[in-house]
Amino acid sequence: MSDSGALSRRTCFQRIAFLLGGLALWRRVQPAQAEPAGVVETGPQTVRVMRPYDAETPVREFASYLTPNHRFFVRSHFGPPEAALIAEADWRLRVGGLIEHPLELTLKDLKQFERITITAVVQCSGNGRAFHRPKVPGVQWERGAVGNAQWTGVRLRDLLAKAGVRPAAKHVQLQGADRPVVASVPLFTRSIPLEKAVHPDTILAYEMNGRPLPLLHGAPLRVITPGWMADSCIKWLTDITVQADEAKGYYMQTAYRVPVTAIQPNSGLPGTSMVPVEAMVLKSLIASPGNGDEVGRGPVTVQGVAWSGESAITTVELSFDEGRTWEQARLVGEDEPYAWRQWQFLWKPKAAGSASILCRATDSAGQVQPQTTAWNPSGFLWNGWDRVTVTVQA
Ligand SMILES: Nc1nc2c(c(=O)[nH]1)N[C@H]1C(S)=C(S)[C@@H](COP(=O)(O)O)O[C@H]1N2
Ligand SMILES: [Mo]
Repeated sequence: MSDSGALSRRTCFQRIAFLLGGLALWRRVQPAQAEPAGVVETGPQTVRVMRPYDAETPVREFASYLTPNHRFFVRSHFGPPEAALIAEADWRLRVGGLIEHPLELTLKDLKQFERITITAVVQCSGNGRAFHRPKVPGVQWERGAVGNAQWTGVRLRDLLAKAGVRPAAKHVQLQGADRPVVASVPLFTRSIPLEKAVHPDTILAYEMNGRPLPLLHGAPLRVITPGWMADSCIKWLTDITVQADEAKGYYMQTAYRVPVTAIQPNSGLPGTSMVPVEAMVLKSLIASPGNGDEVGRGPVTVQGVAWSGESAITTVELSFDEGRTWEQARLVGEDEPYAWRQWQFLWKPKAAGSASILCRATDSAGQVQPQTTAWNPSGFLWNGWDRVTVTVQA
């Protein structure tokens, strides 16, 4: 064997070693729960908790109408289920309880029902928790635990009609395949009132923005309750139980509740006057410019989004003087019932230096977005005016 052959063989080994090292490094930088092969879309997110993976979307993403799947905020209590529990060959959706005909459906069976696409905002009840004063424990979400996506699937109502709901039914319990690491921790078992379950816009989604539902967002099937907070949007769905009562257990009877009337911070739980979080509240966000950006003196395009659970956005206003006066932004783009509405404003800064932009929305129910949100023990439903502080160049 010639020297050159030995050399090239060594080079070859070095190359293989280099590639293996690269592969090891690549695997290390993947998020804890990467997407299944074929739909790998990892991208920068603001990670709040690593295990289970909780991350929010950088607010500049909200300059676009639809939030891309790989940037869409991620939240779950225990992380995705073991792969075997949701592998397409074995996964089944069971419908039981107060019904005439129990169902057990494969994904293929499910896709026989009418295909529906709805654009809807999905938002964590804790979005904005970090802004409540006094501070509230829990994931310190700021502005990005929300997104707007196109969800495709079937109506929950169509499945329930096939199963035949009995008269005593009042609630629909929803259970995913995800399990706590420690068996003593309760399952994430939730229920929604029958009325919401049979609403024609409540769907079981298997696609998100035209792609198969990503693992982190609930593959193969999740609930979408348009207009309602995301704690009803059960991911990795496997069991639907029609019943007379609300779901039992921690995540329905204790967590995800807010006081009916305002309470004093840290005054203890008012007990009976806590109700489940359901509809989203009126809210708006400034997507651009971003906090800390430098902007020129020429007209600056200020843009963002606004949404309100079950009402339409009628006005978005901006203030450049700490809320003394307000100027109206222009509503632009798509206008769909449960989606957010985009808005724009052409701003001509009057002076160089630091400037704050405030934003608030009004909806068709006549509500105006408040300056701050009433304190509540879990820090839910934050919808105070949004604020961005920029530096105007001289
Ligand atoms: N099975 C299951 N579904 C779940 C959860 C969970 O822990 N388990 N978390 C809920 C909460 S609190 C939120 S905010 C949304 C987040 O959805 P996303 O990760 O697709 O943004 O999923 C909801 N659905
Ligand atoms: Mo959430």
